[in-house]
Amino acid sequence: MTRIQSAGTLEDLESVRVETLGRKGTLTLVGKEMGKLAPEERGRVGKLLNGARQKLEEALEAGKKAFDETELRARLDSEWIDVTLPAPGARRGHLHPITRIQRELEDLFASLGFAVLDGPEVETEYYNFDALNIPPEHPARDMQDTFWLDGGNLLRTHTSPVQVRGMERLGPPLRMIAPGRVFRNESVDASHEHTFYQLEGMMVDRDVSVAHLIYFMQTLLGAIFHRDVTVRLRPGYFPFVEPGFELDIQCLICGGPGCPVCKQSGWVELLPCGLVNPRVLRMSGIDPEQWNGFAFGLGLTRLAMMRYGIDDIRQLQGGDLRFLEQF
Ligand code: FA5
Repeated sequence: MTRIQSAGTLEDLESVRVETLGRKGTLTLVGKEMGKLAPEERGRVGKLLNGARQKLEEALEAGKKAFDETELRARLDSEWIDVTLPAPGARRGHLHPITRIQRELEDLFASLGFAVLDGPEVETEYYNFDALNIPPEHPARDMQDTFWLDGGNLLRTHTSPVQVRGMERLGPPLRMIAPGRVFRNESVDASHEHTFYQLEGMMVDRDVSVAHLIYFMQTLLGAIFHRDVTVRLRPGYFPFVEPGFELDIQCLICGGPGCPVCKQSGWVELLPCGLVNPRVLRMSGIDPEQWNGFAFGLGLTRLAMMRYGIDDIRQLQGGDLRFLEQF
């Protein structure tokens, strides 16, 4: 009994049980000797033996229970959970910088009465080229190296086919923008990707002029940069506009002296634009005698580079979270 009371571990208890009640335990062995006793002694000794066995079993059981309770208490102390504590919380994501700028521009143009249109990334030759006054064999087709698909379709090289779809669907007068992903089979460098984003804009109405075009482009740049940025407008050639312009922004990566993003020129091509060529209006069923318009094709990915000071376009779609988490 003393050994049971002073047992320090469950193993100590178990050895007391084996030594007394086990197959070769003292009480078991005494029990086996019972046959040697005189018959009148057997009853008395048997009773004593059973009493001792019962007491031992009860003491061992009580000892085991005490150990179980101590162990349970220790576990409750070490493993408790405070359900009132705030949860660690899931890691929050955020919008990609290009998506953020795209949404800001969608809100801006929607507030100016422009519809936001979507178009297919797999386009027909007609919408990507012919309907924009770029017939087969026209040298302008080489301006945009094209991923051709089996069956004659292609991955759109610009968002301008959505202009044509917009004119067909909405008819004049119309104001629309079309943000989206475009693809070009060209070599990649600090400012050129094979897959990038543009945002097309178009307005067709009566007496639309270059002044309207410049107003909307200034509004667009003001909304993105919230400060004056230096731009230059120069003549540019696109078969679907006449006259056509290139709007360049002074490189915000180097501030002007030249770097790999602006190809050491100090300027980044950002926003080609012009007045819609009457042939394009006519092909989409709009009478150019009555209506005219402007169109622009903003380089959305390059705009994101300028706004956030990103000096290599490849980082934007590289999928590296350490880079994206900075925005
Ligand atoms: C066009 O794609 C014309 N559709 C734009 C247009 C629309 C002109 C309406 C007139 C009227 P361009 O090929 O220059 O034009 O591309 C437009 C803009 O997309 C460029 O100014 C540039 O900012 C961006 N861009 C062009 N190529 C790449 C490229 N490989 N990687 C990233 N951005 C590019």
